[in-house]
Amino acid sequence: LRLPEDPMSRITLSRFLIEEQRKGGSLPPQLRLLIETVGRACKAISYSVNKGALAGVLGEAGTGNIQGEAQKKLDVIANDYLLDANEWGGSLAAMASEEMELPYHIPGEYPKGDYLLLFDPLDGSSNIDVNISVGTIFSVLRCPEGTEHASEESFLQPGTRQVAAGYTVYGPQTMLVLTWGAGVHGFTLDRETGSFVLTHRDMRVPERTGEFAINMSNWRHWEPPVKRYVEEMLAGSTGPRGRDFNMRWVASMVAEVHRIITRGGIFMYPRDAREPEKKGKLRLMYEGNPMAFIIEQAGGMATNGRERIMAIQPEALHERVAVFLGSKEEVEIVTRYHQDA
Ligand code: AHM
Ligand code: MG
Repeated sequence: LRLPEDPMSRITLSRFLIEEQRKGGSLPPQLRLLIETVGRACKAISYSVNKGALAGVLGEAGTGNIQGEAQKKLDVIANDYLLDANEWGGSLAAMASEEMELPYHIPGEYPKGDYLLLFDPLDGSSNIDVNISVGTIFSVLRCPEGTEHASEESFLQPGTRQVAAGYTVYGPQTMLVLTWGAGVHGFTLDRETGSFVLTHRDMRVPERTGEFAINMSNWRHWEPPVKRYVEEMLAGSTGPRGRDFNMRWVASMVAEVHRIITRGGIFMYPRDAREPEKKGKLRLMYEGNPMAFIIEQAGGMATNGRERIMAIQPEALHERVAVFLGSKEEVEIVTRYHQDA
């Protein structure tokens, strides 16, 4: 075991971003500042998540969000931290969140910038009270040119237009995983120095995998191509796939994606016959798109079963999407089954 040497020689998130910015290309200063600010908010969220009952932050907030879901105290706290950290920096025209029906406008006393920030402040919040990993997901778009006041319309851009995306997983370690279109890089929070430190440069999703993630209890509600695909995996080495598969389901998409980017796998949240009009459970703009951007940048693939998630033209801020993402070989198979059906 080799321990990291002098802490001052480590590459912190700030240093990494400044050095990347100097190289030119896709990381202008305003975007770099915005990413750092999101990182700072995630640190504050991480400390609250870690304190749990000691800080009195577990349990229900007693309110509901626009999706009709009960909010946890930490959903509300994480949302406030992200708004407070990002409203004054001058990089943003507006923000949107899973926890807010309408876009949040930058208060008049602060300068406005060129970007739009979208987030799911605390994804997987059913896991908070049971001390299982949760995470923050975010996506950055450019505000359309000539927009006086950013509106819901301004946000409705396909995922291919994202200029950055990332997630922070609050697990045994707190890790920030980022892309701005030049690969995917992971930073671990050092609690002693309070810095995110580069620990995973150029993360890649293995192309081949023997592991899948899906909530099996919804089997009866799935569409035939999903049933076929999962059935064939369950059949193991004597079935059509000719090998055995293992299954994991954390019920925190961030933890799931982090596992997949680390050791491969496929994550699925298909469309569901219970609420067919909804096109899926997960939200396109602040769950599907940022995760798809990260996975694609890491060499994986992300579709809604029929088309590339990032190619979908959104029609509403809180629109849902079916999600199949991860190792290329597997996402290709399940997407082909949808196309064949
Ligand atoms: P949330 O944004 O309300 O936390 O819901 C999203 C989460 C994902 O992280 C996870 O993949 C999924 O919901 C789990 O759903 P289920 O409880 O149906 O298995
Ligand atoms: Mg969520």
